[in-house]
Amino acid sequence: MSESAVKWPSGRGRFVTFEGGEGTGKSTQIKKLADRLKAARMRILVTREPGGSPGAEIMRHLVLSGMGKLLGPEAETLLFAAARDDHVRTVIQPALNQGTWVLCDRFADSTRAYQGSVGRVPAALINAMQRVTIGDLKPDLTLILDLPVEIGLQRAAARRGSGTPDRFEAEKLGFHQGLREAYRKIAADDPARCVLIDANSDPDTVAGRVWTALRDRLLPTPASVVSI
Ligand code: Z5A
Repeated sequence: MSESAVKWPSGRGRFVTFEGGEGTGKSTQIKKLADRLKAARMRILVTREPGGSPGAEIMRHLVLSGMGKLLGPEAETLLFAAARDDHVRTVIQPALNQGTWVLCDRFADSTRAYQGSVGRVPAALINAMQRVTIGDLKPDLTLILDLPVEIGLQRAAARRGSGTPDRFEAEKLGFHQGLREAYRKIAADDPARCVLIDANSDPDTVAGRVWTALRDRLLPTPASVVSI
């Protein structure tokens, strides 16, 4: 089915999040999907976490510099929550209300995986912060890019070149293996929202898998598709 054959849903925009460990290709795939949707004349907003709004970008600088780690896992989690609160209120929710589709590079599952499963911040604290920051906003679709950890870290290192690894890239292999498991569990626990994407192929092949998942989950049933 080509994009031009699709009768795009109207009304509120759809909220699509990309998740996964280091170097799994989230940014690459978001760009490819956004280009494809824009070519089909969809209104698309690409954004990211932490960050995506002026206030949240300040928090991004704090956490990726390693400053948040000095404060301890709970306080670092609060920094991510503060960033998300600003991002949701000032960017994501207004865009969805206007009918724009929002593609977000990481969202609340990153907090569950990084701070919750691997960082051992209690689920009760994460749940409480989530109630405050995102309320009942839930992604319509979450694409979790899955890749052997060694390959993801190699890709991230190749992209970085001689630059210094950031606060999370610098963690040990066990940390990243734990993350992969955490994401696989998130996908298994919420199959109505999440699709696990095999990211261990060339970018265009992975993009094909992403497109299939989006088409199957978010585009109208064949009966409502206009044929060309
Ligand atoms: N974090 C958190 O702890 N809690 C939270 O609540 C939130 C975030 C929201 C943000 O980092 C950090 O914050 C993140 C988690 C934490 N940890 N770290 N680091 P970031 O935004 O700076 O980076 P990232 O989100 O982790 O992105 P990434 O993993 O570094 O990259 P990616 O977006 O997944 O991959 P990419 O940039 O698209 O590709 C990486 C390289 O691989 C690049 O050179 C590509 O050209 C190449 N690539 C991509 N796809 C392929 C394929 N298919 N084959 C070969 N090569 C490829």
